[in-house]
Parts: sequence; C-alpha cells; structure tokens
Amino acid sequence: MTETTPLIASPELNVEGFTRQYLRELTYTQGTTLERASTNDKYLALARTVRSYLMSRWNRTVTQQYHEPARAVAYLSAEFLLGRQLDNALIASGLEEIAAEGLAGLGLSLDELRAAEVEPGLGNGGLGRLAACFIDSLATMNIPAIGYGIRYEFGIFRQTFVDGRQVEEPDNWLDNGSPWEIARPEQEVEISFGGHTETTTVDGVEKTTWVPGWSVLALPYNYMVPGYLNGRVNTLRLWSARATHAFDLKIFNYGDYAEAVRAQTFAENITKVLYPEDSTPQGKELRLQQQYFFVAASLHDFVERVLEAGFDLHDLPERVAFQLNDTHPVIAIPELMRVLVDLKGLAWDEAWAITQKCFAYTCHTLLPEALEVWPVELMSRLLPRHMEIIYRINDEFLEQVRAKFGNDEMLVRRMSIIAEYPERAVRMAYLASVGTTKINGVAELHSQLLRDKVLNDFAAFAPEKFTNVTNGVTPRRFVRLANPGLSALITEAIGDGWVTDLSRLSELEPFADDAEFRRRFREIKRGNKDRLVTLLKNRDGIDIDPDTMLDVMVKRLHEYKRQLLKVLHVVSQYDRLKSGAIDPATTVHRTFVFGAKAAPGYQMAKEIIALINHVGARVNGDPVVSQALRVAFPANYNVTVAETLVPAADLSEQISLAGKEASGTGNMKFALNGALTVGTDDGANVEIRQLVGDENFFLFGLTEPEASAIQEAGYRPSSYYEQNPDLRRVLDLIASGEFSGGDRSVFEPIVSNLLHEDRFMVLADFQSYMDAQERVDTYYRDQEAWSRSAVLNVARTGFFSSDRSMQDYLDRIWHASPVPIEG
Ligand code: HBZ
Repeated sequence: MTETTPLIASPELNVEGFTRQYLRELTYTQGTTLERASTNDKYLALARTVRSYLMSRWNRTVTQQYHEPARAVAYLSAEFLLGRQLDNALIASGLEEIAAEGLAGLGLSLDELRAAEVEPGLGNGGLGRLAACFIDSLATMNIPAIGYGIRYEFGIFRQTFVDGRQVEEPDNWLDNGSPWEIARPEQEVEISFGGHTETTTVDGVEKTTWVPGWSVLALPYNYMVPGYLNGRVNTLRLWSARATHAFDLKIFNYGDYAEAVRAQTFAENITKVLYPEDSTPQGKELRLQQQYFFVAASLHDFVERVLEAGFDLHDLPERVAFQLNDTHPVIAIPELMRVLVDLKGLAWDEAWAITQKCFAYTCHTLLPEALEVWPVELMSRLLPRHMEIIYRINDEFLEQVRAKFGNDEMLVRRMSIIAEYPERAVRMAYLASVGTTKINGVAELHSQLLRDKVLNDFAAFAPEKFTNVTNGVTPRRFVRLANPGLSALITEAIGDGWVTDLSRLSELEPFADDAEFRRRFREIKRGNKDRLVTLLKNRDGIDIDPDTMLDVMVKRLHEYKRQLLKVLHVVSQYDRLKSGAIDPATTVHRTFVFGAKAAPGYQMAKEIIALINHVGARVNGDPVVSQALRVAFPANYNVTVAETLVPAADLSEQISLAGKEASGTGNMKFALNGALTVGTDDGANVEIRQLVGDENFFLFGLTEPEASAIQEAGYRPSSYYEQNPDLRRVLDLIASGEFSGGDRSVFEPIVSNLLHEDRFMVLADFQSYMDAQERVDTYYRDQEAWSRSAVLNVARTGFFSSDRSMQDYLDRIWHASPVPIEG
C-alpha cells in the first residue's frame, strides 16, 4: 500500500480552530444551527469535532503499521466495557481546555454536553472493563495492537428498581447516533455454521473439508483507541452480524419476501444482545454462535487484511500474539488450525506448532461453575469441523499425558478436553490450556490457586506455561479524568509524569506527613463528595450528606462477593441505634452506597438486591437511625457512575470470601483515589495490603487455606448463629419481617440459606468483619491519621496501573515492543 492521499492537516489546535470545526460539524454533518440544535445535536457535533483531531493520527498509525511490520498484539475479548468516549478522547488529544473555552464562546457548556453521551455498555463487569483499560494502555505505550470484539446492539441491561426489586430494561445505546464508530462494510467477512464435513483422498493423502449449512456476514465497525498525547491511535474492531446477500437472493428468487426478511433477522440476532451472565454461562447456542462469529471474523481479518498480501503463515507467531480474554474466544484455537490446515494446506504438526505459539490465555475466575463447557452435541451441530479438530487435539494431547505420566486412566479422564459426565462436553479452559504458550491468572493469589487447584494437572504437565499478571486500571480514566482535583494536586507536588508512569506516585510519600497537603487532600475529597451529591440528586433523586463517611460497595451482585455481609453490618448498626446501644449523636456517621447488577436469572442475587433496598428504606425512614446512617443504592451502576463515585469514597469494601475473587479491579481504583480498604485476603487485595502496609488497610476474615480447611472438615454455619448473640439478633431481625412490612416469608430464603448452606461463609466471617468496622470507626475519628493513610494509599498503589500490567504481558507473554508514531 502506498500512501497517495496527501495528509490532510487536522483542525488547528487552538480555540479558533476548534470553534470553526465545531460549527462545521454542527452545520454540515448534523444539519442544524446553534439556535435550533438539541442537546444531542450539540453533543454529536462535539464528538465529531474531537474525533476530527484524532483522525489523521489514526490514519498515520494504520499506514505506518502496514509499512513497518512489527509484532502486534491482538486482544480477543467478547466484552469491552468502554465507558464514555468523549472525555477520554479530549484528554488524549490535549483538547480539554480548548474545547471548554471554544464551547463557552458559543454559549455552550462542555459539562452539559459530556453528560449527553450514553456509554457503550458492551461488557458485564471486571473482565470487560479490564479489556478497555488494556487497549488504552497499549495505545499509550505505543504498542501496535488491535482489539477485536462484538458490537452488541444491546449492551448490559439498564437496571431499574420496582418495589426494591431489580427489573431489566434494554440498553438502546445506539439510539441517539454513534459518533465514535466507523463502519467498514467493504471489509465484511462471511462466517459459516452447521453443515457437515467431507473427507476425500487425493494422492493417498486424506483431506477434510467443511461443507457449511449456513452463513452470515460479519461487518466491522472501527473505534479509535487514542494513546495519551503520543500521536498513536490504535483500533478496536467490533463485529456486527448481517444476513448474507446470497441467502437473501435465493429466497427472494422464490418470491418469498417475508421469509427473506425473517432470514435477515435471524442472522442479525447473533450480535443483538450481550449475555448478562457474568459467572454462570448458560451454554446457550446463540452464545457459541457469538463466540465463533467474532473470533472467525477477527482471525480472518488479521491474516488476510492486516498482514501484507502473500505473507508466509509460517512466520505468523513473529507477527501476532492473540490474547484470549477468558474462554469466550477459545474457539479461535481450532479455527486457526482449520484455516492453516484446511484452507492453507499446512501439515497438521506444522499448523499446531504455529497455533500454540500465537495464543495465550487469561483465566479470570476460580468458581467451577464459571468455567465454560459446550455440549459435544451442540458443538458438532454448529461447528462440525471444529469438533473433529478438537478431538484430534485431544487425542494427541492425551497421548502426551500418557507418555509423561504413564497409563493413569483416572488422570487421563480428568485432563481430557472432552468431559464425559454429566454429558459429553468440551471443556474450553482445558482446550485453552493445551492450545497456548502461556496461561495467566490475574493476581498472585489467583495464579497460585490456578496452579494448585483449578488447573493443577495442567500445571504439573507444563509448569513453564503458567504465569501471573496482576490486573491494573488505566490512570487516565480513573484518576486523571475521574478525579481532576486530586490530579492537579499530585501534578503540583510531583509533576505530571505520573499519568503515563504511575510508579512515580511513590514520590508523594513524604507529603503524607505534610499537614497542609493533607488538608488540601481532604478538601478535594469533600469537593468530590459534593459532585456525587449532585449526581445522585439529579440522576436518582437520592439525598446524601457529604459530611458523612462514604462507605462504598460497588460491583456485580454475587454471593461470593458477599454484599450480604455488608447488609448484616448495616442491620447490626440499625439494631444498635434503635435499641440505644449506640448514640446517634456521637457515633461516626456513615453513608453506605451500594451499586450492583444481578444476572437476570440469578434468583438469590435478586433477593439480595431486594433486601438491600428494603433495609435501606427502613434505615433512611427511621428518625433516629437516619441521623447516623443512610443507605443509597442508585440503580444501574456503570462506568460513568463509577467515575464520580470512586473519587468520593472514604472506605472501599472488598469483602469476598478468600479464594473466590480472582483479582478485583474496583479495589485498585478506590485505593488510587485515596479510599482506605476494608477487605479480606483475596485477589489483588493481598497485593494492595502488602504495598500500602497493614496499618493503612483494614484486614479481616479467614484466609484461603483456613476457609478451605473449615469446608473440608464440614462447615456448619448455624453453629456461628448459635454461639454469637450479635449475629443471632441480626438474622432474627431480618427473619422477623422488620424489613418486609412484617411479612416473615419475604427474606426467609436468604436467612435459611445463610443458616443451612452459606456457601461463601458469611457467618464464619461475620464477627471478624464487625471488629474491622469498629476499627474503621475509631480510626476515622482521627481525621489527620485517616488522611495520612489515604495519601499513603495513593502514593503506594502506582503498581496497579494497567500500563504496568501491559508491560508484564509484554515481557512475559507477548514479547512485543513499542513502535513510536512518526511525524
Ligand atoms: O474479571 C472478573 C473477576 O471476577 C475479577 O476478580 C477480575 O478482577 C476481573 C478482571 O480480571 N470476571 C468477570 O468480570 N467475568 C465476567 O464478566 C464474565 C462474563 C461472562 C462470562 C463469565 C464471566 O460468561
């Protein structure tokens, strides 16, 4: 490709240039005038204006990549939870002040227009947000990288509450226009499904081909991924499904218009909706279709379009590292084998060596029920050729297992990629372990438990494959953008290098002992609380008091994360205030903030949401209790809310049962914004505590080995109830109907479950948690000590930048290097 287009200069990087471009967009693209324009018109014009500043950098990045081939990272993820795009594009292009001034000159407010953006909710939670942080870091670190995923027409559902119960509504994020995407219909890819395979023998060599039954088109939409002030703009390519033209035509020729349109709908269903289950995959056929759809399109795109024509596929591992974000894209492994063997004619062994070198796999869970398995029946029907390839991979792998460990048939059955019970099914995590060079967990403890428990046989078989990369979060979005006050204070103290080198935060350490610095830190925290007050008032009609301790637990609702433990604490405080055991005038005043979506089919999670809301209503409605505590549960917690909530928090609740939370990333965001953590020894909490120091962290609860030992000996939750009068009062109060208008049946399932099953050991950790909360209260009374600890949390958590995570992946897994953009 030679560049024949003269590089069109970007609009001038000053207020006049910005204003001119803005008016152009408003007039020519949006087709309106300043006077007539709606808020959405004004927002769209603004988004396009900012985009236009990044466009020539984007073109330059793509062109340079084509001419100067280097090893690229292709991050395959079924989810990218991006959050709003405008703010990030503004800081990445250095336009923030210019835009604010330019808009003000036109009588418009940047803050008002920013608020008009609907965030693309193309992910469930941590895993999807991590992918978004990673592509931001890769661009900022000048790594040639591309994200591949799915352009769901409906992202994660919008949560509302009716009588305190979760009700889901569709998320029409595309309704008001989508200025950040560029469709490339001419680069569509045909993706096939179903049918059968045929084997023929040519010159004594067997050759298998797939004769698919039906196909759809994958249409790419490109999104910019701008590096922070470095001239690089990488691409995120999300695929959308359309009916094939041939399919339509055939049916049209039979004259059945209605059927043709129906076929169209059928095809387009594939990318219609994001599955909202974040821990118990339902094994739905459409989900496997989604996975294969985006993976096949992405591999084809990379091999046939990103690589230059005539590229020798033997060199593929030198040119790409495909990272598999959990098992969702793991079908890429047999797909690449099919491409290399069936389509490109490589020998099996050759193809296998290439495939293994190209892929690496990240595991994000420890819960057995979260590991994806696909029934062989379904896989054979939808992807018959892939099923054959998986069988062969498995046969050869199990041969190696026998060669290494002898004929231990129990071991062979355990390690087989194909499970036999309760039904024949493909274990995707095992396929991932076999078909990759590296397998990583997402925090030290998690990686250790992967080796010791979940994938222990595989770790014994190939120990060199296992590694750890502790998660991180992007400091651009979660500090620089979300917390402008703290950002300015940090920059004043140590310069602005921290934005791209977060380890520099350690230079703040001495300021923890500077009373004036601490005073300003508190003032900023207080200002952030005021912003939150405004947001909750306008968005949810919720009133909170900024002069209380803000105690926050925001994350997906799951029993292992133990929102219930938090509720027990709230109920206990309620009880003690009501009974006069504590005095509302003198106790530390707290606002408990919850934010959590439950998977729509997860009954217990939905009951817990109802309980939080009902307890909240009672607490807030009680004239005595509400003097000292309040509960706020804004519906539809998302990235946008996090950006205002996290910087305002005093206390971060990270209270999962040890050994269950793979890492957590919210925990990092809070610490980086100067909240103190009350947490268990789980996931990345372990590393946070090690870095910030025990005296700046409220640790409680069983350790993973302790919890496992109790479970093995036979955990009996009711014994805690019997022996702990405080716990008994709390559970009895919930069971009594206190929070359900006297109806004892409403929360009976929750109480019974805690007493008789309590899989995640809420009762076992209750007392320890209550004690930790006492320590929190005591410490909070000493605001100087508390803010010293808060500053130290900021200074000591620079490690949790996603830039550092990316550097670890680069060093240990990808072996790719930066390529600065010229010009
Ligand atoms: O991934 C989360 C982990 O629970 C959390 O500990 C970790 O910090 C984070 C990033 O590594 N896992 C998820 O968010 N998982 C999902 O969202 C998910 C989505 C679809 C599934 C399964 C899991 O089918």
